[in-house]
Amino acid sequence: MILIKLGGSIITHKQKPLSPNLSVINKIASQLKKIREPVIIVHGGGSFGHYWSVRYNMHTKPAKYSKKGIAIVKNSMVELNKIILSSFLKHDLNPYCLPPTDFMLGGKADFKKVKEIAKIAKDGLVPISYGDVLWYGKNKFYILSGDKIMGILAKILKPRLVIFVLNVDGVYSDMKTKKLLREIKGQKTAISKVGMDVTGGMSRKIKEASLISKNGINVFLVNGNKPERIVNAIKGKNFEGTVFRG
Ligand code: IP8
Repeated sequence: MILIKLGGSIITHKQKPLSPNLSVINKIASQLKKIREPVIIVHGGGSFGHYWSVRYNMHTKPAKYSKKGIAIVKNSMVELNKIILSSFLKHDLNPYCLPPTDFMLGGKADFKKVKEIAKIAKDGLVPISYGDVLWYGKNKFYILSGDKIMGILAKILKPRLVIFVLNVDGVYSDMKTKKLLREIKGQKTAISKVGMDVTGGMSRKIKEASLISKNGINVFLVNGNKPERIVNAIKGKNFEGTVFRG
């Protein structure tokens, strides 16, 4: 089984509020059709969820956020999810909509529900979850990032490999020369080596990728503008991107 995160920066135009990158979404979907293994998808918020979370000052920390903000963020993620679902359906991928409320309970994953996701994928559907705003308890809510969901699913389901689809080629050792780090082994070296040059979003991904690879799973970071690289990573062909060796 393969676990894939479609980053918000690749499925939306991040600088333009509420604007999906339809051509990339469709291209990725048509490549995913070539995969002959069960697949689980998680997608990010991009210029949908993040746009509204910033406007309503909402964060990953559980707190009493604006009720209107919560409703708007949630609604925007359903809208983005619907766009992904429609594209997958059009490409004959049999998507199975899976909001994180289906398997998260008060800030923690429900083990049995997560296990069910793998069974759905093995039965031939493509579960699609996404980063969202969730109820925490006691009138508090929090933003659950899709990267966090990746960590949760990887730990419980132990997929054969994990892929983060980005809008860059992978992790650069040097932002000026755009020198790509092809392979990263061991969490500590990786983060200290690249930590100075990455954006907040990228450093979170690096952290999550390192943690997942510590469970013995190979984690690939690939550019979604060249979606054939996703299939190459899965098929073990000459892969272009960064791999965190598990
Ligand atoms: O883009 C965040 O998910 P991410 C989702 O995976 C929201 O961090 C609601 C901002």
